[in-house]
Amino acid sequence: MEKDLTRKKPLIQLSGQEPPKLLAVGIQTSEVSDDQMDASIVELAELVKTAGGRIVGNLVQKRNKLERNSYLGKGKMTEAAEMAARLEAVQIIADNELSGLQIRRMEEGINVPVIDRTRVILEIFAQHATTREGKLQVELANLHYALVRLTGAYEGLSRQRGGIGAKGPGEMKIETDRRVLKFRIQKLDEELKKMVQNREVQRQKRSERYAPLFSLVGYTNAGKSTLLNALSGSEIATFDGLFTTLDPTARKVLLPGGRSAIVSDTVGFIRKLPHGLVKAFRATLENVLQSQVIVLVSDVSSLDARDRITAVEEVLRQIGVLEHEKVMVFNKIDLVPDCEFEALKASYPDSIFISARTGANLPALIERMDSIISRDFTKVELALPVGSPLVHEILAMSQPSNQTWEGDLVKMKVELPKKFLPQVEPFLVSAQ
Ligand SMILES: Nc1nc2c(ncn2[C@@H]2O[C@H](COP(=O)(O)OP(=O)(O)OP(=O)(O)O)[C@@H](O)[C@H]2O)c(=O)[nH]1
Ligand SMILES: [Mg+2]
Repeated sequence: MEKDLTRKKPLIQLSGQEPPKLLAVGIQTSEVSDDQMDASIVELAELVKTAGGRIVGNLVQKRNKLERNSYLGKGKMTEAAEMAARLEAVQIIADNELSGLQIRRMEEGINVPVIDRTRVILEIFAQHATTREGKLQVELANLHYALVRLTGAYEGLSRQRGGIGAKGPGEMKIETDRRVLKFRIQKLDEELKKMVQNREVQRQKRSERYAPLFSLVGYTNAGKSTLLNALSGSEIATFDGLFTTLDPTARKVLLPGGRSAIVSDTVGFIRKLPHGLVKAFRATLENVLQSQVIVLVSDVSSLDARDRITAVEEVLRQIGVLEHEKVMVFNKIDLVPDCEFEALKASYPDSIFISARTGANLPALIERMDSIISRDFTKVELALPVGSPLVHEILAMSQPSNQTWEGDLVKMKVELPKKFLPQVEPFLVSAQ
């Protein structure tokens, strides 16, 4: 039977009715402010809650930098052990991604199972993945995570070297496991690539190929799915928790001038987003790569909105779209009084403040989207044969301002994407 190399450590253990108790530990390095540290720990508690556990206490150590060998210093380790015992914590969770060695050292020092931030994020993704593509991506992310932790996990073994120049049993074991993991990663990569290509082909109904594409991106829980629902009248699942949406969903949105656009929802981002996860979700983020405009959605009621924007921009940079045209949207204005977001308005002068839930100021966003895409459209007058498949395609992209039937011809005045013009060239009566 194939061994599952990605499941070595227990995750948050769900047992009985009560959520399991966890003790959070974190390192505050010199460049992290107290507020930023607090925000990170509060977020870690949210992550744990979403995954089904409960943080019962936290312990933060100030250090100049993250130490490679031992996450917590000796003194803090003792303190953590006492605290865990007192609070009856069954697991320790670290606020950073840990190496195999760091986890092992901490488990030896505290005698309580240790997991890290990345592991919980991966667990939530695993719980929320519904489609085959989503599940494969989560598996891929888990494999990346396991791959870099092989060394630490077998460190004890690798010290028992064989004869001079011979490989010890640990090293051989690591090599075999590494090969197995790499092989599986390659297989999954290929399978995911094929899925994206298939999706492309399916998406290639022409109206979708020519329609302008907007991508909603932003921090998890910012309200991206709620916004897409409000714009398109659809019913994508939304939830007050982290990483509700994993699969890309695209919807057509009709804009007031008769033009339409495709708007896609994406997986939410978070600070310290594991690199392996970004890599694994590259396929899903393809939509973002292809979109003309990125709508960066932020939660105006979050206390650290700016830091969150920075975290989102970091991911956008990693996938190479930071320079794409952007619309900054601050959502949830129904939750805070106007005076509280004056400063954000000043820092992000072209931003739009809305409430996806109440619909407040949504017209301003729609207008902005419409004005952006108006550049790519042009007014034409067409005379098409009745029953031509082109008529259907055109109507899927734009509402004609005028449409008449003369004999076996449909005459219409309509705004079409400029890219689509070659398709209707033979039927053009006039163009602007
Ligand atoms: N008060 C208020 N709540 C909102 C608004 N927009 C969204 N929410 C709530 O915020 C929570 C998160 O909304 P989602 O739309 O699921 O957020 P998301 O950005 O898609 O989150 P992920 O898919 O997890 O990344 C839900 O409980 C929504 O009802 C808003 O304008 N005002
Ligand atoms: Mg969502």
